[in-house]
Amino acid sequence: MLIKIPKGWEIPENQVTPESDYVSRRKFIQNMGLAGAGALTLMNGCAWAKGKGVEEQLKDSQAQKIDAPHNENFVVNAELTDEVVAASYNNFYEFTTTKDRVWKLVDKFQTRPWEIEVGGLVENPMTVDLSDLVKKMSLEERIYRFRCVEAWAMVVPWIGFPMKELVNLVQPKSSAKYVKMLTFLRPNEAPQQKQGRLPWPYFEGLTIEEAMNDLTLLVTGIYGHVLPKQHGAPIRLVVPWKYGFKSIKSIVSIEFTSRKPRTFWNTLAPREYDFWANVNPTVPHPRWSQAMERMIGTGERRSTDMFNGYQSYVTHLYKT
Ligand SMILES: Nc1nc2c(c(=O)[nH]1)N[C@H]1C(S)=C(S)[C@@H](COP(=O)(O)O)O[C@H]1N2
Ligand SMILES: [Mo]
Repeated sequence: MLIKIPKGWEIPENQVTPESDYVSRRKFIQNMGLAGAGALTLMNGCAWAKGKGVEEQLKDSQAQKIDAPHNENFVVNAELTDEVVAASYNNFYEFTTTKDRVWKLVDKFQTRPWEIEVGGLVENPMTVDLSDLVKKMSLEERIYRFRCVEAWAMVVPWIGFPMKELVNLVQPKSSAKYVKMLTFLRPNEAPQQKQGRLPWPYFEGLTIEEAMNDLTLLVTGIYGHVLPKQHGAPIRLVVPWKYGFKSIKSIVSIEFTSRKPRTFWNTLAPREYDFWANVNPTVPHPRWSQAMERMIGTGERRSTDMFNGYQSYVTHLYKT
């Protein structure tokens, strides 16, 4: 009989939490022992060390309003998730695997200036600062459902521009079939990137048809203002018909390719996280059902919708 010993990354996202929390807590205590007073002084620079809550941490991004028209074509028949709840329950493994601590660890992360490279199989490759790129795009606000593979969900107002606009700007060659996206790599700003266990930087991919779908947004804001760092500032993807891990945060590069790109979670656990990752209540994750979801904040349980409710926009993409 074969006995399978799971590797660290085969632990589901939601069960990773206590283990990694334990590891980081132990390291923290060791550091305190070594560095003592020095560590305490450093900590005093952080908002949370002074006992400030996420409301306080959010003030900086809330002050940077974005004036973008609301697009009424995307109606969600549900309550908006509370902004503070959404900003204090995040998956951003570059910082920590503990969802309610991400906002406490993003202080050092520098999101400005932010260069983004768009290249590969395109006629007009470019490397631009995000502030210049955004001037060329038309920002709008859209309320979308968002569904994590771990079965929690939220409804939030994103601000961004259709990825289609960017694709048209760079003009893919006919050989381009996919887009591959990368997150930043800065171990000095993102503590988990110092750990060799995961294949940083985070990487994701879409087909060109998916990238050009009406729903696909490159997002720079939420709740009327710039993205707080914990949501993937200064620019992230949002593909609302797919599980949350496809919506890659803090993007530095978008490359057009002829071959299907590998993806972060698919590389780690191919039988659990596939390239497509389309929300589907009838296909359980190998270790849990996807039939239901839990709304963060209210705890309301509801049934999962096929393609997260976006069937009319995307079903045609997957007809064989
Ligand atoms: N770079 C990067 N992008 C990422 C992740 C991550 O760990 N790193 N987590 C993904 C997962 S699993 C989810 S559910 C969403 C969470 O987005 P939110 O924190 O804004 O709700 O971000 C996705 N994008
Ligand atoms: Mo997720």
